[in-house]
Amino acid sequence: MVECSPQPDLIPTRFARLTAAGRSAVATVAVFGPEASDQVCQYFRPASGKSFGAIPVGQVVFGRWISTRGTTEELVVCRYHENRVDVHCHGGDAAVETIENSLASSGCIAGQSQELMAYEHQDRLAIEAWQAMSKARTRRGALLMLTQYHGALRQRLAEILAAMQAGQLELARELLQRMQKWASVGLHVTCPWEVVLVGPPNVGKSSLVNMLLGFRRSIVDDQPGTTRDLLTTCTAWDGWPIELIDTAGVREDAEGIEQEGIDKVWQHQRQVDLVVLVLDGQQDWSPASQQLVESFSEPLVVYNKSDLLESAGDGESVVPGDSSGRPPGILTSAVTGDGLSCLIDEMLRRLVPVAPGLDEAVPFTEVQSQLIGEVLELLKNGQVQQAIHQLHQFLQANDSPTVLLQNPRGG
Ligand SMILES: Nc1nc2c(ncn2[C@@H]2O[C@H](COP(=O)(O)OP(=O)(O)O)[C@@H](O)[C@H]2O)c(=O)[nH]1
Ligand SMILES: [Mg+2]
Repeated sequence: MVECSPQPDLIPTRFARLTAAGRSAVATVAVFGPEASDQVCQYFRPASGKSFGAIPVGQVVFGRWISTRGTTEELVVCRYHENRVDVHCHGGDAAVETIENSLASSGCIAGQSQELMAYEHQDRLAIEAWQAMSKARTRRGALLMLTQYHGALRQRLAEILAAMQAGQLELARELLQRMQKWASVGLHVTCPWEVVLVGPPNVGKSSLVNMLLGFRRSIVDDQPGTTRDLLTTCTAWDGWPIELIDTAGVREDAEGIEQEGIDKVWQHQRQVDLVVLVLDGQQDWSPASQQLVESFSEPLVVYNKSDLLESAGDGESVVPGDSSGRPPGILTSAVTGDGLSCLIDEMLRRLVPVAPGLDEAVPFTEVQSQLIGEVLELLKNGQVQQAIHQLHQFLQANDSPTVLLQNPRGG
């Protein structure tokens, strides 16, 4: 990463909201550019009575923001360096807008947080990690992105480049394969894994979804076919974001809206990460069940309503397959909750077979993941020079910020 020395000639000065809208108790607005201090000085009155300009860099100052309309907000301000001041205010939209409107009225330009990072010469991988971090769905995902923001991915790629240049191809391959393994996890930090529950009507799909989520969300009914469409709800297990999709029952004589719901299941199953096929544990194995299992690729089979079985095994939730052709599956009850934790474990085992540690170099965009695949392929084909070239180009292209700071007033 290039050392932080802000571009001195950013005129006019800008401001950017660093915190995600509506998510935090405290919001931060960064003001950056040559007039950052002067701009803040116009509105901010330190509680100590001192002038803001006289307060040294790095000191956190409590005071009031007096807006152009005369309203006041209590907040905290810190001059980060000569050309950057961060304003930390109440996280609600109204408070943030007051700050932003004041700054805009004195000629500051509304910008994006990535412009601030570009201004401070952060490299492109850091900027992308920052963006992914702000969109992460879980704390675990955000921490993983923080590691990439601090340079884990860049450093690892640089190590791989050095290894290839030194002829240590086995080491390079090992490191690349290790990273490739984490790509799926990295890509799901901002976009949950999709798990769809399918199966005949009335087997308990909606009840299972509700039980898994811990609250009622889907319509549960004794009449077959009440889940008319796809109902999606997001949850997180072990810090991984997961979207559960409840579907209409797969029924041959379905019509109208219900059929539309079923059609969507078939269209959808090609894109989802995992299909959970729910069956009624009380029912005998039939050619229809066999056909259902075969119509999905590697479904996770669940035998529900275990509470109604006379012999629910010996308390084991994982049931083996049998000679009738019945595949192994997980025995659950959406009424008692039996087997649900085993079901969650199995879903996670399939989605995230091995989880990266929080200090791992993890690719988190399609472009990064593709690059790793391509470099590995080149190495496999013995095209070492091309592999070196490819990785070198990538690192070079990502060394500088992509966002160009243009002066909207020209010059
Ligand atoms: N005894 C028992 N009843 C269940 C279980 N799961 C669901 N049910 C009942 O089965 C009926 C259908 O459930 P529902 O979730 O709507 O099934 P879906 O059509 O597959 O979504 C409802 O009356 C549920 O209360 C279970 O594990 N045990
Ligand atoms: Mg249902």
